[in-house]
Amino acid sequence: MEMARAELSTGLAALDMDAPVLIQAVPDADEGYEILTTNENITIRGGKRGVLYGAYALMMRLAAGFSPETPWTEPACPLRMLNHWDNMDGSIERGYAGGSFFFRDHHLKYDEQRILQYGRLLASVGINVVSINNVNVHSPAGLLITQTYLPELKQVADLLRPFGIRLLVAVDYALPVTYGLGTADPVSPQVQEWWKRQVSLVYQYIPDLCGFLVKADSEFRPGPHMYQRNHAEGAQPLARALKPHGGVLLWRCFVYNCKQDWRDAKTDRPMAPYEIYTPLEGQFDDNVILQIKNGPYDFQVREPVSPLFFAMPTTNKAIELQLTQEYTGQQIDLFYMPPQWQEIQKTLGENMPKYISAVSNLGDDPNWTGHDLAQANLFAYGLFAWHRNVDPAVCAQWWTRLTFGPDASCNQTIVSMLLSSREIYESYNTPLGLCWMVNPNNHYGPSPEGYEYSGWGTYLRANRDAIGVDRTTSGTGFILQYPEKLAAQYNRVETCPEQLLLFFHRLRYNYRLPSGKTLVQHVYDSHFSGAEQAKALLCAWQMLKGKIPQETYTNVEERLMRQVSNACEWRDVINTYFFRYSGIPDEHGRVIYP
Ligand code: GCV
Repeated sequence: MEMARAELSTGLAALDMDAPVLIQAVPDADEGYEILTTNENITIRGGKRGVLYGAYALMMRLAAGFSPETPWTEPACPLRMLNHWDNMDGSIERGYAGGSFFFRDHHLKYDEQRILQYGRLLASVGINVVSINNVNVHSPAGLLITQTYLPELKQVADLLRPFGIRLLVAVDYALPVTYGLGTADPVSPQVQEWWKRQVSLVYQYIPDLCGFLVKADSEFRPGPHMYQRNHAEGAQPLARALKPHGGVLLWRCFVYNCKQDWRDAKTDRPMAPYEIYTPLEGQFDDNVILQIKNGPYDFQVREPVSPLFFAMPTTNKAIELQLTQEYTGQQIDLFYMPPQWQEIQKTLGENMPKYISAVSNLGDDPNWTGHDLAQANLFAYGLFAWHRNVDPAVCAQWWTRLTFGPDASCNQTIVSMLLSSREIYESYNTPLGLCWMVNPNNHYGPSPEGYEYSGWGTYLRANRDAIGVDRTTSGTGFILQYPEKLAAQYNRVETCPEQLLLFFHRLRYNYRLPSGKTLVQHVYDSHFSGAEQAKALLCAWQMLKGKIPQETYTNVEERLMRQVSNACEWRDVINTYFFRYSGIPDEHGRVIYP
């Protein structure tokens, strides 16, 4: 209550507003709130944390010029998380907005004001849990849950607590080995005892810790498979150590063979999580939450939803989204994500998990996200996690108005840039859900066969006639992991959504799409048009010169210029690649490099 009052009074003063606001506690409520108005005053009624959310909502509504009146609202997801991939040396894995604002020189070293601003930033959009260290727990981050770093970690937890934000820590599965036990085997009584002791110590420092996050047996990280144990067995000692303290265990399902032989055409990487986890249905403790990436591969520009969301009905699940734009333009190219989330929500329907998590796009750049317009993704994520069914256009309008003020024509331009950005990016990037045509390692820019002969399980298998992996019932059978209706739709090339055609099917270059175009012609057209549309984004922005703050203008213009050259590079490389394999020229005679 005090926090809500304090935030309101500083916030309203900063907005130069003087509204008579009453705050009323609603007993037994927690995060829910409502805003009521009379001629005399405005009342925020809410639960323990709800009044704070109500205070931010009120300020946003007033700032955007909307009526404050808000019917009772409660979050759709009780855990609305942000996962940072920050390393303790100050770098960020897949970070595109500078370095970490938590860590430096292998310590928690930060500007306290920035952490407070961060708390406000997150709470204002309803995020209530953060994990601040990388899931790849590089040394010495494993020690964050030990005496060495707990005093430092506690201070961050204390700073964020008033904002209703709880910490989660990414832990190293092999930590008992580092501690001299010689093993991390989950069935070892010494290992189980060790986790119990360690977790008790953590809760002495941070009594409201949300829990642990684990990346196990994934991309060279240690895990239970090292001891021939399955993941339910593997999660047990940590989950049971956390349970008495009310802690949860977020267990990531990003598990696959990253040392596949490219000659092996039977193993199909997207099938791995389903194959590994579904036999374990009913075996996970009730405080374990399986954290599943939205798609079965890895945050590609276009993927179907992971089939694991439809399976394991009695197991807790969280969906993991990626705000940091690893494959979606690295905060250089514009990519507004809510249309993607809306599609995921529509496809999953009631199978949408009740927990949600997203990889952070924040860093220590002064504007937090590198690209100024990428802030819209964090804002929209908060709204999506709270309401689930938010309209991407409404989020974009809200954010634009709050950020740039009331100028209608300026807002219209920015909203339409945001709303078209995903389609534009996709049209000059990898075609038709094919995935993985990026430069290896840094994942920016085109390299159609950059991963073709590697161990990562990400193959296109192009030859002179056709391209793509056949994942239908007569191919790898991946499609069978989906519920019957969806499987049937994906299985037939005629009914498969066009954007996913090459995710599920292997097709000849001269295959005719419903549009009447051949596959290869579609690729050419889409890439020529995508590069043109990227130029149009830049032109649209340039029309706003003088209407928005110079610093923001320059920040975005510089990035849009880089986006244009990136789009041209993608266009030329992908078109050339398809032309060289297929030998089919562009019907319109445009330039393709032979
Ligand atoms: C944190 C992809 C990324 C990795 C990331 C991994 C994961 O492979 O390229 O940087 O590691 O996903 O989500 O664990």
